[in-house]
Amino acid sequence: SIPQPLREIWRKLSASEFTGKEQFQKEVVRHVETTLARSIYNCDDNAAYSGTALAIRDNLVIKWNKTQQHQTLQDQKRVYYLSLEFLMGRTLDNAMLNTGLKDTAREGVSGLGFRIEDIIDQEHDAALGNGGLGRLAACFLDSLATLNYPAWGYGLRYRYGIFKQEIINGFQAEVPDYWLDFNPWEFPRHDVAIDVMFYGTVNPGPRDDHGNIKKVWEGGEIVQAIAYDVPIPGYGTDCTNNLRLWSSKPSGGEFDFGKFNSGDYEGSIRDQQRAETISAVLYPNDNIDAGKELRLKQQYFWVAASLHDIVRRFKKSHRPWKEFPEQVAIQLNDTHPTLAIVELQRIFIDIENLAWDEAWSLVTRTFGYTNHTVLPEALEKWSVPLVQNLLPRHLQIIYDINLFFLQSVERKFPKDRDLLRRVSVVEEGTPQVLRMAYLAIIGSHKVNGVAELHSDLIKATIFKDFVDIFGQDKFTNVTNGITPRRWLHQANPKLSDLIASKVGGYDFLQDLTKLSVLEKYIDDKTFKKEWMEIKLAAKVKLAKYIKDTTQIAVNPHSLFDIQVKRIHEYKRQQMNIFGVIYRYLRLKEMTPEERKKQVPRTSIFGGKAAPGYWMAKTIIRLITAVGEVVNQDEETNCLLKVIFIEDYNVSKAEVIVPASDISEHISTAGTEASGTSNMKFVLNGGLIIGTCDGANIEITREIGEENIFLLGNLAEHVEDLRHQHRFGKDVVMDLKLREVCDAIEAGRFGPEQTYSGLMSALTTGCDYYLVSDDFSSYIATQDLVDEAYKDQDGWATKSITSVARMGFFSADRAINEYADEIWNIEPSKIEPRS
Ligand code: GPQ
Repeated sequence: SIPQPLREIWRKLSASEFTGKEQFQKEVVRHVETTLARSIYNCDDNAAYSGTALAIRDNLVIKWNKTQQHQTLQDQKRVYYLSLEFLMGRTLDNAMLNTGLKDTAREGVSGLGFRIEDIIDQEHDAALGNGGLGRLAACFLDSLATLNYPAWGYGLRYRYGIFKQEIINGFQAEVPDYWLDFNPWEFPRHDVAIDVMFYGTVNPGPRDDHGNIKKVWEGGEIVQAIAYDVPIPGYGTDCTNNLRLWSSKPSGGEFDFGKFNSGDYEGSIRDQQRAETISAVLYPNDNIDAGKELRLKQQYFWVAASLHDIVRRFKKSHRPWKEFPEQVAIQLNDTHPTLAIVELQRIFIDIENLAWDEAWSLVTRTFGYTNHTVLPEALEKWSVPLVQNLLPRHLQIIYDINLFFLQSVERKFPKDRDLLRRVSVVEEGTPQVLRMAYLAIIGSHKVNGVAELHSDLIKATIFKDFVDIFGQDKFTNVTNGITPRRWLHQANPKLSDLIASKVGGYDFLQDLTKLSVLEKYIDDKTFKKEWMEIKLAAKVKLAKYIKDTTQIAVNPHSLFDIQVKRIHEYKRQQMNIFGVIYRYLRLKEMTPEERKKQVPRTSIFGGKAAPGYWMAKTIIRLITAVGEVVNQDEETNCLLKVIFIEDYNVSKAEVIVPASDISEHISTAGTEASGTSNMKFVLNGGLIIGTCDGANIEITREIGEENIFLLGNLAEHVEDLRHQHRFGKDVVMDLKLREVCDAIEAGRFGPEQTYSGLMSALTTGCDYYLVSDDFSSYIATQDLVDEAYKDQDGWATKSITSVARMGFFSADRAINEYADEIWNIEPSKIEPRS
């Protein structure tokens, strides 16, 4: 509807991307001088970062606009990825690499008197996530754009991301992470403002087209959702997708003028803060359900705004409702967005006047649900009274969904009352609770786990009844993956370059199976030497970081043994540190002659504990306490050092991951759904010590048993072992573990009361995570690691062979599986502008 002449003028004036070093420099200087109002005289690294980010951002935005216009014009099916967490990390380096501007920028800033590394280092991580689940969402966004899929992410714009961890006197302390001081990567869309209602009542209204009395939800409190958009560039493509994050504010302006004018200034500010609280802070829990009302508010706020946005976009195309699932796929990242199912049904029946059955058919064909855990304490359950109060209309709809579902179960399995009780969304008790995973299954057309073992386990255990009811085909597996752009090319550029020189360029970054060519060079002496030199350089870099931050010197020629991930009993950092203590006790007993034969080792830990998770915090304390003793012991400290890296996050992972010789993935079998850092470490030439759990199993299948150090009991034996601990008589503790416990209880690592919780979990607590069952296998396997490390040539062979066989674990492969088997979407290439 815009007149042709006007179009011509706009087309002529339209912004274009800069190319080459000079144009880049001009843009940087222009931004420093005009956007930042600074000059050569006060342009420090931070201002140079800002100028660089703004210049790179300009090119990104041009691609982004083009992509969004293209996708709107094509009007194809899109996928919407709903996740409460997007653990993006830093953006600048990734944006430069994905758009092919890194070399230009490096030369450009160097000409302006800066080093690109220093500039990159200025950026604050976007830490809107806890751990694996949030990072997976970030990797998936990178792959979706790289593969040219029309896709949007929807999440919350937390003012405070995951807390910053400080270690004070050996204990974790939490400090707020206010990260929005300067964030050039987000674009506020004040025109995209959506009202979201809470509380209120449901009243009878007029009759609808079907003759039924309508239910009207009204009189509640209204909060506004404001969209903030973040461009997501693909690698080697113009496709730049959108991540939309919602921020909450009071509806109808900054504060209530009525209250203000009547003298209640403080009250008006309180209301404002109440609204803003919704998107204020990320819940710092990983694999645990805390059941707080504010969290439920976050979930509904985010889901309601996102669904409103999606439905509004669909309506613009003037298609009939029956085409909704042909245009829209929505993926639920765990059960956090399950209310989206209920909200869409509500929009269809209450607002758009569709009949229940037609609406429900559209809803179930739209949603897919990904499960990320079998841990019972992590499965979300919302108290019925809480939902009744906050979302009264939604509770009615949930009851109806549940009733119709149970009626269908009754038809299929008549009179099996226990089955009805087991699969009901409503769990009896005081109070009654809603089982969100069941609601997610009932409202989706596909349910997937995130690694083969995990997907098999959910079918055999927590969702078994649902497999009987819906059939096998509804349940599937999509093994997780990681983006090789960030986790190889960006984190380890030297290794990426070496690989490129052998496999024929950088195409492997878009087709990771091309790594297999590396196997040809397994006997190439110079290649192997270069390979190991790159590993050493990464270790030197990490050693420098450790020295700079902890003042502790570690030997880069020692074996770097790394476990970085959230601290959790099921991940068993306690087993690792017990193993370190055992090693220390052995070293202390040895003669100087014997010690000379030992492989020096540096044990490196990192990870946050949920602030209320006492046991996890005790594990951190034990690690730091062991470090304090071991690192100062002149007799042994050339053979063993223990480091706890404070505030583990994505940008630190980019330094840590390339530097491992061995990394630890030693969860109790059957508890770690997949794990993704296992993939990152192996892709960077590190070997793994791990249990037969999650993706470790598939990694073993791909790289070969000879290239991984497996240990411990199998998932199928876990139940029996737990039974044995609880009811078996005279279970004697493994002798090696006994020795370790004795040392702790003797106070060798500080007051033994500090660790009493940890110790009693092993004994009176029935050792739920089976540390005592796996400990001797763990120690024996660590001995094999030492032996293998003595043969550096053999070690290099394992390292190179493993990397060559890691193609399967690209997030691109995972995304293509989702696209084909769950979303039914097609890629659509954005043509470069003529
Ligand atoms: N995961 Cl339920 C989380 O990071 N947080 C959670 O709350 C839940 C799962 C992880 C899971 O523990 C890992 O095994 C997976 O690799 C990861 O999700 C991504 O699927």
